[in-house]
Amino acid sequence: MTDQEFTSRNPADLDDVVTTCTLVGPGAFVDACAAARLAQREWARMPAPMRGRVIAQAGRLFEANKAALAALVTREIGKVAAEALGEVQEVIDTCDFFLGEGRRLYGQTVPSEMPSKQLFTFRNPVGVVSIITAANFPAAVPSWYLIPALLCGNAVVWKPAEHAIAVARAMVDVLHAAGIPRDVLHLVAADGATTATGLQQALDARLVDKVGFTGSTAVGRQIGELTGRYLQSACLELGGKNPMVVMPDANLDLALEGALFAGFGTAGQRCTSLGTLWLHESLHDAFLDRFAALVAAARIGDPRQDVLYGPMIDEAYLKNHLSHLALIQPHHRVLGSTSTGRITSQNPRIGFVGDPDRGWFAHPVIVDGIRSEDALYATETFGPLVGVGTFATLDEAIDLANGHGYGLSSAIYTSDPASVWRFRERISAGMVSVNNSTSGAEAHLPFGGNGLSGNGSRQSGIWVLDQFTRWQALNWDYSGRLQKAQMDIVEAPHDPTFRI
Ligand code: UN1
Repeated sequence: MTDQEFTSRNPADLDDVVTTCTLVGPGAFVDACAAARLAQREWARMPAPMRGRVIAQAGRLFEANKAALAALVTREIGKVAAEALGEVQEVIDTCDFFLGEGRRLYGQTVPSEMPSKQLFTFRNPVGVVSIITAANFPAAVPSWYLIPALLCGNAVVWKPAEHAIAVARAMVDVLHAAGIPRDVLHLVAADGATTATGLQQALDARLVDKVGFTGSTAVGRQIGELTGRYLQSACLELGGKNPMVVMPDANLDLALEGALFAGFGTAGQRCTSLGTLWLHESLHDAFLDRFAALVAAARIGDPRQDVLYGPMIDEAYLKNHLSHLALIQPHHRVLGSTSTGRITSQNPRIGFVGDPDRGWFAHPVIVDGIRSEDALYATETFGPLVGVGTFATLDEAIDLANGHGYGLSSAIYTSDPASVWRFRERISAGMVSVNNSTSGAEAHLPFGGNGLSGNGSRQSGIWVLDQFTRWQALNWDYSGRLQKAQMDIVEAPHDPTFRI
């Protein structure tokens, strides 16, 4: 396979070339893993608190470069300025959390069943970690893998989305400047098919010990199958069809604000974006009217301006969104904009901020009348499209919220604690918001999903340590004789026939 050139363009201004890169073949991926393998041992020998100091330096550098990195995020993938700053803040938060973990990485001391013997547990790094990430969170989500993996003493080969290659380079430059050795962190630009081949070859050569993947459920399934053949369990963060349930006792102003941000913030291109808004039948009509009016009035356009959302990340994301418009059926009602599809001067949106012909902009779409048998009920749309449906009871809403098999994020708006607890207990999602957006998880809680959204792995906080370390059990017998477990044990004399 020969190398190919890739051009990363500003999706809000297609004349603006952000950078170019060479997409390498599978051999280069394997070579990076081999170099990482050689470098990892030395890195793991550095005491964890000292690796924590490197992460501390990285955090300071990300903080010092926050505005520049956020501007690059906006320029390369079109995320609005405020969200781009938030995204870089999430990287800083992740560094802040893990710099201290270098001084913990706790193991346990455990009593033995025999005298003069002690038991211990240790966390060992897994080795070489291969990370494959999506374009929609080009800094924050990679940092959830990179920072803890490096802190735990692993070497990393990172394959970012091509559309976010400039941001990826900046991330790696910061981490190298902070003191991560060059061969401990590799960046590989490659397309999906090449990555699959390279990964298989690297797994075959026993050069990769763990894979972390954020992206579609379809590709996650392939990675799960591939790594399973090598007796590995990948860390998979996949799609979502995230429900938001609005109960009759909800604060409706709050729910409206939450639905607008969850559904259309980031142009719906978050794995945590709102999929279907489930409205109690008593409030459906009034709520939908207000929601449609808010969406129709929302400012959309140039992501450097004060807008709700900017462009789609790339043409492929726009095309994917357009393909979902074909799933709208006659029993649905479409609301939210002056038109649907791509926003252009020929297909305008009233109040658009900037020149729509310069980029990949899409009209927001509300599709009312979603039923469980609709394709839109069960399809992750990853764009500015929000479904709306109704329910009569909380149990019915929860069944609808779970029924498609995704289980990433979820939200309920209510003022009744009993509804909150019932929802929390029965919802299949890994993340639950109460009176809050489905998106916007904080960087130190477990992040991940169930069912079609992932294989149960969790990122962030202390929970991700189980992805990037393996437990080692140590027993140390200092009795000076062979004490056989389960056999050479001393039990206290007792009387089993005793009764009061
Ligand atoms: C993603 O879309 O892959 O919870 C991650 C959120 C963000 C992360 C989203 N903190 O919306």
